[in-house]
Amino acid sequence: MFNLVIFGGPGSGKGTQSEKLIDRYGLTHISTGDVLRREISAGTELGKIADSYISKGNLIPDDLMVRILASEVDSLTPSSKGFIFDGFPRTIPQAEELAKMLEKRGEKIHAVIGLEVPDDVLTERLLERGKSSGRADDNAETIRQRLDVYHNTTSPLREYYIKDGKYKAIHGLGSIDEIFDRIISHISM
Ligand code: B4P
Repeated sequence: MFNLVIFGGPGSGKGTQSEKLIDRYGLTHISTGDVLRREISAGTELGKIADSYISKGNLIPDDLMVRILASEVDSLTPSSKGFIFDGFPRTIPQAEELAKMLEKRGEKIHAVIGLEVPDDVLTERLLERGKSSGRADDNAETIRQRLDVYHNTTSPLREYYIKDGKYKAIHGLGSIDEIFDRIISHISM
């Protein structure tokens, strides 16, 4: 299997670039944001819990998020050539659990694609998406909180994966295709 993490601030293009990577490499996409939004739309108990965090711009607690991820990996592994983990991990404990989870299955992360985009551009993109997305977290106040959470809790993962030798820094400004070309220049599979 070939396993990638796609990493970056809110609105950095993780979901957008994941779609193109799936088309190119046939990998299986696991977007924790999408999984949570599906639960919210279906009105499940998990969805109600997820909504109470997402609508305020906060992260879902690690233990819950790790259980959700493990169940996605288990259900998708038999048919998969490899995974794109989009939006997971978002904390150091999540990264440690992901490494353990993959190791148990004889697998590992091959590369972490870090989409590097300044906060003002992230804010613009999310406000623009908010005009049509209907997402409870694409408004100015929640975006500010998401950026704070990103800088305080998620961005230390950059150093974590640099030390691990897996981090590939990608300049995240430009057209979607230009950014995709930068990403694939780092992938050999
Ligand atoms: P996510 O769903 O992961 O969403 P995201 O950070 O908003 O977006 P992404 O980077 O995928 O942006 P996109 O490509 O859509 O998370 C949502 C919430 O779920 C989190 O805040 C958290 O509460 C919760 N959650 C998820 N995972 C969790 C975890 N592991 N632990 C705890 N909580 C978790 O791009 C954004 C916009 O920019 C789009 O409109 C796109 O068209 C545009 N865009 C993209 N690339 C562009 C480019 N090059 N130029 C111009 N526009 C571009």
